[in-house]
Amino acid sequence: MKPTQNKILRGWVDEMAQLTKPDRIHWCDGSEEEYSALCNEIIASGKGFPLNTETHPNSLLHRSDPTDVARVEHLTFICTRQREDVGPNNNWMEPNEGHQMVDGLFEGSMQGRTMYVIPYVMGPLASPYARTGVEVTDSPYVAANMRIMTRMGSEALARLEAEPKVPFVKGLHCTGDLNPERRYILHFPETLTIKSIGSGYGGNALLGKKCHALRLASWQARQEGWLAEHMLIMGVETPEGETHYIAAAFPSACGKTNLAMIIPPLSQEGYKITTVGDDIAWLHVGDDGRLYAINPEAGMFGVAPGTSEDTNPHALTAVQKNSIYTNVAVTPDMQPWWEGLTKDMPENLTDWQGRPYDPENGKAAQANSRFTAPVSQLPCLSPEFDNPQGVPISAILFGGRRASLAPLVLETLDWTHGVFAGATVASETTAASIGKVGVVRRDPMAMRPFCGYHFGDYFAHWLGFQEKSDNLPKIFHVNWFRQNTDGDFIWPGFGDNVRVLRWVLDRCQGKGEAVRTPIGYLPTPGSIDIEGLDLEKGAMDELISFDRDLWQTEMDDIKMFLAEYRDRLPPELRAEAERIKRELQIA
Ligand code: OXD
Ligand code: MN
Repeated sequence: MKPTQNKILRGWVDEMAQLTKPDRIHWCDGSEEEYSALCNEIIASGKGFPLNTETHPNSLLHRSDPTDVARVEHLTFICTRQREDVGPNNNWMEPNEGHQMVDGLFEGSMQGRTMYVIPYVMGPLASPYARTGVEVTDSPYVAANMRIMTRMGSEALARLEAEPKVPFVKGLHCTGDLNPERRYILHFPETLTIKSIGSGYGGNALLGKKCHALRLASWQARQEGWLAEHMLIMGVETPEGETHYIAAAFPSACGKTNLAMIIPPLSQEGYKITTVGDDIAWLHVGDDGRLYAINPEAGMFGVAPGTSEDTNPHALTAVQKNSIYTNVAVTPDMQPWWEGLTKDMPENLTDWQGRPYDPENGKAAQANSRFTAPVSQLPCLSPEFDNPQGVPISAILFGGRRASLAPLVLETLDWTHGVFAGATVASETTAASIGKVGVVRRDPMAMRPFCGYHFGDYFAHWLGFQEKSDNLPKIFHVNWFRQNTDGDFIWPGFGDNVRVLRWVLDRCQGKGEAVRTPIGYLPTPGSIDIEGLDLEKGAMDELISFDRDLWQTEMDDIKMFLAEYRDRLPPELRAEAERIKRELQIA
């Protein structure tokens, strides 16, 4: 491919090449041939292995460095002129200092290697809401993943050339020596720049995903009056043939990919789920005042462990071909395997680090092992996936993993209470990020690792949508993870979650029975269809009730958490915590 007509792009790529000194520069065109060549490069590097061509055609296994298996929040920085702009929710670095520090590491870092130039579009190619970016990287694994995860190549370059004055996101990535001491993911929202070095793992290296579509996009969204969110987008088709769309935010590895593509059980005849997105949503207010969502991505980067025919058959179909598996185990005939895929573990597995499987070494597949697959391979892909205008959202769901406290579902009382419920989401941590698993942490709107600016300003931005429209979606809070005293999950989850979605949509249409409580509208007994479910006696009553003492304590904890945002915290949120506490005391 000839270098581009876009002078700004050409100048920037030249500059990056002068800094990193690659032996070759390859401009990605996104073709099949190029994808095969990239896969061959990965295999030649010794880190990639072709999978069984009969069971998993055109697919490969990639093993990342064992010290490089998850996002690294402590090494992720937002670099802005004013420190206060990033808030206590981000690590901060002064932009000049940031550039200087990493440029020292980038200096000559691509010597002997190829620099891949990856033009990409986040969002449907024809969408006014889509945004362009260019990632340069020395990693064929990153280039191959970006081809699955984004609209990448000639068509993206054509858009960059058609709008030469529109700013695009500039992402520089280099694998470096993978030494965690020299690993940094820096974001410069004021200049739409990303510099990432020292990690070849997904979220740290595929810069279109978390770095662009969430951290930088959230910054742009605030300036321009839209929202960039860590949300799935799903369609719920009713027996009457109508489709209603729901956007839902849950912290990483809490089942967004699974919920986005559930198959309703037989008892829920006539209901069907279609998937627009499983991780990120960009939301705009439409002319009719409704919120419209596009999925900026074109692929899934899903957590493999726990994915099975029972939990997510559609995802399994999608990953059967043209997919990349990262850090899973393999069978002797090179089929991918992970804990939860089958009931029995196959014999003679090779573990994620390439060793004969030995339980002494831990799990066969790494806890955060992933598959990368095109969404176009999903049997449940929404026909609206590529709609340039997006889909109208009827309901927003927030939730996390809470063993106790939060009921199965509640409807918030109004937009302010909804923003409060989102801002105070808490969840037990998972393996998607480095750190302790199972600790409860607050994760506002599931954006804690991804909001590129001060959470106080972010909450105010959310609250401000009330002024933009009186036709906004209703906001709900859900919790699929309530446990009984034996530690078992009370609610079956998965396909049966459609029962809860039905109640949610009923409420959006002014139907569905509910009772007003201090913490929101709770379903009345019988208003959620549990026909055919094998629930323990009293389980449903427990799921739709709440403990006043626990909620009092929760409000005290929330007040302390909100205080971290000091004078940038919108007073409405503190007032909401006080309202709930007051009502809990009276009732
Ligand atoms: C992801 C994450 O990879 O949230 O989607 O960690
Ligand atoms: Mn995610």
